[in-house]
Amino acid sequence: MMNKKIGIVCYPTVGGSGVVATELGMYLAEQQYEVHFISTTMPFRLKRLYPNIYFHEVEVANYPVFKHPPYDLSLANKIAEVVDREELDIIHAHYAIPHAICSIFAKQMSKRDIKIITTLHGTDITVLGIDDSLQNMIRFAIEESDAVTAVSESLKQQTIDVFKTNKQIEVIHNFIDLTERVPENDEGLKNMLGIPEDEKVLIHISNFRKVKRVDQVIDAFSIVSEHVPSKLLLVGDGPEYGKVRSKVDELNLNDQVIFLGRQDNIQALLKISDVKLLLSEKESFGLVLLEAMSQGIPCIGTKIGGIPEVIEDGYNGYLCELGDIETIAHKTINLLSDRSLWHKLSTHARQHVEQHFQTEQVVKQYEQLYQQMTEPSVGQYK
Ligand code: GMT
Repeated sequence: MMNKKIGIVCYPTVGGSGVVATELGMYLAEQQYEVHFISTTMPFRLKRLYPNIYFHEVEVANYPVFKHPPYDLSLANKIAEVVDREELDIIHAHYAIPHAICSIFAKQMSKRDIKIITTLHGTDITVLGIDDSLQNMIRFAIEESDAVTAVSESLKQQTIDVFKTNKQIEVIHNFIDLTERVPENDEGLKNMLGIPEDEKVLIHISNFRKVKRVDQVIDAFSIVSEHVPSKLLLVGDGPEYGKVRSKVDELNLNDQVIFLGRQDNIQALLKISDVKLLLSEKESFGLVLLEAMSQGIPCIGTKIGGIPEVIEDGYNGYLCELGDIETIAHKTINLLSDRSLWHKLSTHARQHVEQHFQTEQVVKQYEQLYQQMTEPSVGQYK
């Protein structure tokens, strides 16, 4: 029998929230939910064909009178249309702005009494939330949602602090599918990238926004490379890309830093890596940490946001203060120079993901929430 009908509103582009929303939709479809993605383009990780997953494209009206075509209005209109036509039970909005706001608007337009669950991913709170002009709107999105979740305890606390809201917020961590087939260790790839077999590989993956502090990844690597023969793989693209390239030039690291741009197959790149660096100044969770740890790659991250909810210092990686480049470099050198230490952390990294962040165990929490929202007798959401 088909389960509930869920509409998922998300950014489909490369980014953790899009990955989480897409993986959630695929898993729900496997549990016999009917899943309707409402977005501008097909979610990028939706690679398989599911008979109970539908995609509804938001087309943005582009009339000459609009200097800025109103994407948000088109989205709200599309959500309302899909809710009524497909008889949805729930809209799961990823991001308060604009997705929760548009869902609330759509609920008012639609004929059905749908429930709205909003998942906060970080940028909506830690970046947009501190902008006075958006604060009221984000607070409204949070308070008018039927249920709100945050991807870490840290993000939940920040949301309460910034918005002074009494809204109940449930923490549901991000997750990863460990059943996905992972490529065998591709020795040829190291060779193809010009990395000698005996050299260590550091990796950083992000959207190169300022908050990711890729500059500090370069600073740390510049020290590491003086002590350990190594290369740094930089995966991703974004606003800071040009500055990062110039910095690599200035430090004469061109032969050791490999810019790969956006890549689909990051698992293969992780497989040839020895350590992952995530030195962000804002990070509500850090989904890339799970991707690395699932491959047994120890991670070194900053003691920021939700990162300490994923990395346990000294157990499956290391936590360092933001900007403490010396310590970051020192810990990395230590880890790369001590084989048995590396093996211990690598094993713990994989085990940690298996124990706490597998799709099945985490998505159950979303399913419970859906049930509580639509069947008030089951839980507290009325
Ligand atoms: O990190 C980004 O810039 C992208 C952003 C997104 O929309 O995917 O990431 C946020 O959501 C991810 C999924 O929940 C989290 O893993 C990231 O930590 C979070 N980014 C920030 O908080 C900066």
